[in-house]
Amino acid sequence: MATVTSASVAIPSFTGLKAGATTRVANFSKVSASSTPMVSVKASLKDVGVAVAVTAATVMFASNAMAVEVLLGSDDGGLAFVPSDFSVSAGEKIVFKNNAGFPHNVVFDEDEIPSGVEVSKISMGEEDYLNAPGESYAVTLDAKGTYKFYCAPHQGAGMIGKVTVN
Ligand SMILES: [Cu+2]
Repeated sequence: MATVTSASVAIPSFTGLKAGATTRVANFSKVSASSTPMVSVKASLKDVGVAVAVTAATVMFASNAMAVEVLLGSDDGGLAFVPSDFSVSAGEKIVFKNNAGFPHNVVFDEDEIPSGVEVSKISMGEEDYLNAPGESYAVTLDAKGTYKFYCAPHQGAGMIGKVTVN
């Protein structure tokens, strides 16, 4: 009797964990649609299951620690990037995260980025929006220099920003 009980408990918790991990990966792939490493994480998840799911969560936590976070919308509802002028190291991840006043997006100005950088590889589309609370867009800039960006819906309201890559 005891064995049957513990087995029936184990199955739902396994399913729950797996579902949670799958959701996380789905969210993350939305963050950077062009990121090839994510494809391999997804494939591994299917093959190995929960053990890999836990590893993936750990890796995400570690990479978040090295990321610069920029809030989309200030806490008092202002239409702004917070911070709006900042510096990162080349290759450092920048995570733009919905905070208030969304929808927002992050569009790099093709005339205000270092020459040789292809704007389509770093920018969201003018019509792509982050709609939900906490939804985010991550980008990594490798070329040193100054980049200017804006939020398409709120550019007129002054939602513009600048990042310097050192
Ligand atoms: Cu905005």
